[in-house]
Amino acid sequence: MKIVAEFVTSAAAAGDFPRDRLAEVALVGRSNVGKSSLINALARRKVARTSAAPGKTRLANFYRVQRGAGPVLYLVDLPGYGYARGGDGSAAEFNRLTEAYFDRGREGTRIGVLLLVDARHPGLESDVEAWGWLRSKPCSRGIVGTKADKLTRAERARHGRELESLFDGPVSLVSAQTGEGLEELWKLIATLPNRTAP
Ligand SMILES: Nc1nc2c(ncn2[C@@H]2O[C@H](COP(=O)(O)OP(=O)(O)OP(=O)(O)O)[C@@H](O)[C@H]2O)c(=O)[nH]1
Ligand SMILES: [Mg+2]
Repeated sequence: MKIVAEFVTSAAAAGDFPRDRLAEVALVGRSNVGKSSLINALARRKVARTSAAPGKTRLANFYRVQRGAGPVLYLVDLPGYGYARGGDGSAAEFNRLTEAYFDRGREGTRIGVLLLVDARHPGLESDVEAWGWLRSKPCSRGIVGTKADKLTRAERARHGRELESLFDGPVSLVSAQTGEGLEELWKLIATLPNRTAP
């Protein structure tokens, strides 16, 4: 299936967000969880900058994407949380820009959010806090477990179950490295902004 993906803009403040009311799917998660890598894997080319050093993405980066005859939408790469002085961090450290993104209440813009969690480490406090915070926002939500290529088959089953129980719903396990789970994730992305917030 043909995939079109292009970088549109980097936003440093709410005033920089696009105003064309395309549906959006935002990627939220700890620094280094693999947000930018996942965008590149979905796009099948390097549109987003990635790094082994956490804290790479400090702006909200908007990418316009379309898969096959699916909807045109923005994937939004938001700054990671939990990078202050090492440690597990806390959702209280949510970047101000991320807060502005979800609070901006741009009328008529449909937003879905994917919380990315490292599939190797289910139940990190900062992820659970982030989920609690996101649940108070008026958008539809999904959970993605990243770096699935690093799991053994047994861990895959066990961590998958743990994640689904922690976040009380289905979890998509994906790997930006092997491409595992990306077809299913594209399907979720195409429908997420149209769902009513649960
Ligand atoms: N094995 C494996 N490594 C991955 C995967 N996805 C990302 N990584 C690695 O994880 C590191 C961080 O990836 P990024 O995509 O830059 O993470 P990020 O969430 O955008 O990080 P920030 O921009 O700092 O918030 C890089 O070294 C990636 O190569 C994956 O699916 N499998
Ligand atoms: Mg990044």
